[in-house]
Amino acid sequence: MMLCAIACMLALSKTVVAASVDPPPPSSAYLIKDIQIFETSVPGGTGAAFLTIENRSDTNDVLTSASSPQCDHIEIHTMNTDENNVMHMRELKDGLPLPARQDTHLTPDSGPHLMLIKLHDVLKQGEQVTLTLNFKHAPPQTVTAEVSARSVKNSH
Ligand SMILES: [Cu+2]
Repeated sequence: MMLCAIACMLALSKTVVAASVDPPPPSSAYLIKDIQIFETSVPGGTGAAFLTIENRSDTNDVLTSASSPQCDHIEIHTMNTDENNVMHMRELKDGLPLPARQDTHLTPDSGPHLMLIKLHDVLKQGEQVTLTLNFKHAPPQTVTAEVSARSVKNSH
């Protein structure tokens, strides 16, 4: 009788734990679009990638990191302008929040962007760049985008 009670409690607690962990949102619930990567001129220098992440899931997710075979590593940056009109970039060590059912924009105007650190070569217009995005909840996604001519707005 006692053994059964313990076994039942164990079984019950397992069920509770399983029920409290939501399944990860599927990759198909995330749309990576409007990718913009601008050409660079210095080998070993930095590049910037801009894109929109449409999170169509019901999960508040986080872009935790990104990588590309074309650079040493990628940092998730945010940018703001101080009272003296000087631009500052800061790494988002905890990642970029991707609220459920929302588009998160990484554009030259909006602040957040991906910084490609130590490019293996210069990025030439028309070249394909591969980016892998890692999320806190959803599986990673790999996208490719074509490098475009330098934008006047891009100060990187
Ligand atoms: Cu940056």
